[in-house]
Amino acid sequence: MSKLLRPARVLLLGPPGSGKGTQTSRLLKRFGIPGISSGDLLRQQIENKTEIGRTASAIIKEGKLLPDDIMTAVIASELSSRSWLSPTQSFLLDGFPRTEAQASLLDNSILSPASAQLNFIVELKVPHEVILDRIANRLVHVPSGRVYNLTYNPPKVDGKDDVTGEPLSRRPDDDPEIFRQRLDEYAKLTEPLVDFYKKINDSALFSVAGETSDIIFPQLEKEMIRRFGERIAETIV
Ligand code: G5P
Ligand code: MG
Repeated sequence: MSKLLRPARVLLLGPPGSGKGTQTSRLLKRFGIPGISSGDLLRQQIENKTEIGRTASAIIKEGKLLPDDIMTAVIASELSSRSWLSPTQSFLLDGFPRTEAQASLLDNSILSPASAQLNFIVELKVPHEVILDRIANRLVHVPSGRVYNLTYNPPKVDGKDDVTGEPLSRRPDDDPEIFRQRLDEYAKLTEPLVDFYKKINDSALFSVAGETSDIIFPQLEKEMIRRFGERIAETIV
């Protein structure tokens, strides 16, 4: 693993199933950039039976988005509990912000001063028919957010997480009907964020297309290095 020379504050935008979680774990492995997934945080709240978890469970099952104020509070508390609000910290956001209101709240009430704003906004573009095929085969490990696919990256042992050996589960919102609703929500509420960022910070935007995460990752990796530089870890001989 090598390190970036300058802090990268990355947002991954992309429809459900486009591989945001997959690219997040690859970027962590490659550059050591830690990430927060809004969906993983909500699934952990559901598992822990918290009040937010109860609200989230009902809304997620319908394939709708949670209210902006609840979601922003969840992310703000996570960022501050991890001490990631310092301008020198690199981090990656998967799944938040995903409405213009969330993006404004993030910029104006969480990430000030200006030096800590998001500086790399990645739009993943994957054809819908490819995505629909992936979702039928997805399994997740809720406590860690690790994600598997029965054909693309199956667990080493059937139905068990590779690291902890704990059971994997299917996401209730991966049902085909609900999934279609999630795709609609993305088109209606989240895709307009690309234009939003184009207006406020065009140079931070990067769109990358591909039918597989293996095609997308090398392009993302190259762009990260171009923008943020790279310090190759010293090898000990
Ligand atoms: P989430 O959890 O943020 P989505 O809908 O944005 O959910 P999702 O479904 O988690 O996104 P992803 O992370 O983009 O998809 O994709 P992934 O999990 O990495 O990959 C999908 C599958 O494909 C996996 O099985 C993976 O192994 C496989 N795969 C990856 N690459 C390839 C490949 O190249 N080939 C093949 N064959 N397979 C591959 O949000 C869930 C809900 O939480 C609420 C909403 O209700 C939302 O619907 N929520 C929010 N509400 C309001 N505001 C927010 N900011 C919210 N954030 C979450
Ligand atoms: Mg995900």
